[in-house]
Amino acid sequence: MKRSVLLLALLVITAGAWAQGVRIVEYAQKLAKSFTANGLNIETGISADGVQKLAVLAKGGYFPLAMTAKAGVPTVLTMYTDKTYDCGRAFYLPDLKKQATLPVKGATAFSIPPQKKGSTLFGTCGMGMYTFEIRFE
Ligand SMILES: [Cu+2]
Repeated sequence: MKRSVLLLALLVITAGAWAQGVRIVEYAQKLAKSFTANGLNIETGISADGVQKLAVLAKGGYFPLAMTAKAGVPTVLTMYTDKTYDCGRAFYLPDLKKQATLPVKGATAFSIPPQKKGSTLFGTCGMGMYTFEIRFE
């Protein structure tokens, strides 16, 4: 009896986490659409000059929450904001000792030197409530 209750509780928690994950992905997709519709040009991928471009959308959090990137290449991380009024505008890259107040709307670029394979770079708001991570592989 106890065991089945435990299993049920686990199932509910797992389903809850899954549903939350789906909601986060949907929210991030909605953000990307509206940011683009409002004239922001969200760039990702490796450009012709070999610079890796990463994009994070800041509004009600940082999206995506986690991403993987290529190690060993110069990288530019651009933080996109659009009608962003929350504390995500107080932005920090603690590992690189960089910080900036992001504009309400705009694209703010940060140069990231080539990172070691297997390393992780964290971004956070000033209070530490919004975070994201980039894993270099
Ligand atoms: Cu915050």
